[in-house]
Order: sequence, then C-alpha cells, then structure tokens
Amino acid sequence: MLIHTDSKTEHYIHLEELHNAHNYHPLPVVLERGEGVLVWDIEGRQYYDCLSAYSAVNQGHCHPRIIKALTEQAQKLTLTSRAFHNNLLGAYAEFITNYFGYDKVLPMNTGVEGGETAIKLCRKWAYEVKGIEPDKAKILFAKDNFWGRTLAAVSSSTDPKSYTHFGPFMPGFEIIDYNSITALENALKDPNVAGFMVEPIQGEAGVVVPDEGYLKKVSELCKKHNVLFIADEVQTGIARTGKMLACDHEGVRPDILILGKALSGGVLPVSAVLCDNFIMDVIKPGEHGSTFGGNPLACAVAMEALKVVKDENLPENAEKMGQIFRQRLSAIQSKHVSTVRGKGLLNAIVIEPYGDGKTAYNICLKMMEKGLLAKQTHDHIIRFAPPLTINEEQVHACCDIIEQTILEETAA
Ligand code: IF1
Repeated sequence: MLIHTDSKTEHYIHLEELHNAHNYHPLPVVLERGEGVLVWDIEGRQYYDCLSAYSAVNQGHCHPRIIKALTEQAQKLTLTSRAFHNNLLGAYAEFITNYFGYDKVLPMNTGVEGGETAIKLCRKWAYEVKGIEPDKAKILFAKDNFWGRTLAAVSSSTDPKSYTHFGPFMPGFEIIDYNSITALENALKDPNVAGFMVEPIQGEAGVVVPDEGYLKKVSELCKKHNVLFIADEVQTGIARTGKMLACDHEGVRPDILILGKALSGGVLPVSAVLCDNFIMDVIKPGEHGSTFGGNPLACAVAMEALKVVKDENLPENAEKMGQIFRQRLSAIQSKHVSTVRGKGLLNAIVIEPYGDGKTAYNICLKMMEKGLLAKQTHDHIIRFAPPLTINEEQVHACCDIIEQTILEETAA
C-alpha cells in the first residue's frame, strides 16, 4: 500500500519490488539521508528515526567521528584477511577486551555470526574441557528468542515465520520458557547441557523484560552446573538499555558475550564474541574465522564507535531519556494501549486491535505521515528505539507524535 503518491517514492519502491527479494515488508518510505536522530526521504521529508536500524545506530546516523574513522582508514587499508597480521587488529582486540573486561575477543561481522561463534565455542569447550561425550552437547535457548536467520538460528526459534520450511534443523538445541528459573533448573538436570544462550531483554519478541533478579539467578545456576551463560547483547548492548550492557542492570558477567549492530555505529557489519581464555583457547588456528572478521576498517570504526559511547555518556542519556519516554507513553489516555515496557531507550507499547481490526502497522503508517518512523513487531507491538543521542526536546517531540497518532487513530 502506497501512502505517498510521489513518483520518486513509487519509482524506488517499484525497483525493489521488481529486482529485490520480497523478504521484508517495509513502510512505504524511501530514505536518502540520515544525521543524528533524523532521517530524510527522497522527497526531503524529515522523520525522527525511532528504530535506529534495530539498535545498530545507537550513536546516531552518520556520527562525524565514526565516519571520519571510516573514511580515513578506508584510504589506507580495508582488508588483509587473517592470512596476514595488520596494525589494527591487535590494538582493537586489546581495546575491546579492556573495554568489556574479558581475556579475548573473536571478531566476526554480523550478529548471527556472533551467535554461531558462541555456540561453536560452547560445544568445543563442552567436549574438550567439561568432558561431555562428543556430539552429545545440548544448548538451551529461551522460547521466543531471536538471534538471526541462519539455519542454526532458526533451529532454535519458536516462531513459525522464522523456521517453517527451512528444516531439517540443528540437533542438540532445547527450548525453555523465558524468565522461568524453574524451567532452567529442570533443564539443567541433564548433565549434557553445555550452555544457555539468552537475550537479557528479548528484542524481536517485543521488548520482553524479565523479572528483576532473573539474570542473576541464571548466572548462579549456570555456574553451579558448570554450564556457560551466553548473553546475546547484539540488540541490548552498547548502552541501548541505559547501561553499557543489559546484564549490567543485575551486575552479572556472562561467560560469553555477543555484540553486534551498534558496535560499528551502523556504518558496517561488525560483531564480536568475548570470553576468557579457558573458553576462547579451545579454538586453534584454522578452526573458525571469516574473510572479513577483524578487518582493519571494522577495527578502526568499532574503536571509535565505542569511544563515542563513553565520551557522549550514552548509557546515562539512554537511562534518562528512556524514563521520560516511558512516562509519556504511559500517560497516553487510550484504552487500546495496554502495556508500556522497556529499559533505557529500548521500549515498546502493546496496541490492542482497534477500529475494524486495524493493527499496530496502521499506527506506524500514520506516525510516518506525522514525521516519525517506527516498526511493529508481531501484529500488536510497536518498538521505539531512537538513537541514544536523542535529547529531551526531541523525546517530547516524538512522544507528541506517538500520542497524537494513537488518540486520533483509536478514537475514530
Ligand atoms: C532481521 C530485531 C529481528 C538480534 C539479536 C542477533 C541478531 C539480531 C538479539 C542477528 C538481529 C535484526 C535482524 C533483522 C531485524 C532485527 C530484529 F530483533 F532487531 F528486531 F529480526 F528480530 N541477536 N536482529 O536482534 O544480528 O545477523 O542481523 O546482524 O533479520 O529481520 P544480524
């Protein structure tokens, strides 16, 4: 459905329709430029970006320092492969392991590659250190998890849209309820469990925040059973939830930490798996890697992207602006807004169906017309995740648009 009847918008959408896989259903807007919390479409219309490319643009679109790091390195050396050393990988590895407090990093590119790497590390550790019989290791995942689109990732999915007709699936994966310590305790009775991979807050599930203390109990139970606690912070990490890591809200330190998305400030795919030597040293030369993993361009960009997070106090700003965001959303007087939830600047509202079965997608279309971009997940949840550089005036401007749209739409 086209909202804008501009020929340019139609033209670009039509090109995608003709030549690109139909693997998404984007809002009918064609973006051309981004700066900070703002993006502009090809007609010059301005929007507040309340998705941040699913939390990849935490530092704001085209952050000048990150772009400078990108362009300067791009004119020197972009890629060597790991067949040879380069002058940035060691410096980056030292920087990021000190930044997050782990012995080593294994650099990859996409978030899902980070998840795959963590699972391979966990399995190999299980066989070579914990002593589980080869090919018997089990890894636990939470119901409604989302960690990407590879066959391993969809093998752990409970969402039919993610796994239908992609079988046969990866063996050795087991699903337990999220936010249930009883479910974890029961699963851990099996001595072949090697790890529990879990999001500290479930993103795609609709910003599902577990009970206070859940992560701490997960960490304690994993330690007690010699099982690796693997935190997928691809979406919740890098200051998104008001702390540098979502795990920091409970002061827990995962055995394996997976980062992605905003690790590069959204300028190119950079992911990282961090853990201590007793896990990382199971990988020997030639046993894992990737062409672009740890490339000099990614190293230069990621170091600057991480420096920006601290220099601009983004965790603190996300915490402060997130509280205002949730206060405003909670104050919306509509019987159709049933829930407001989140931490920092990872928030969501649940919109019950309204009118003649209209869904959250309709609200997103109307907010787009008023200058705000957000996307629904599952039919009735809208996630709001603006860049963490957002200021108070911009938060109120966004919330004015959200409130106005919901009241207009659901009153009708
Ligand atoms: C899509 C949302 C979906 C992630 C977590 C790993 C990955 C993701 C917690 C994989 C990626 C992206 C993928 C993108 C839409 C978006 C997403 F949750 F963020 F909204 F799909 F669920 N762990 N999430 O959220 O990282 O390989 O994509 O770099 O696939 O539609 P990736």
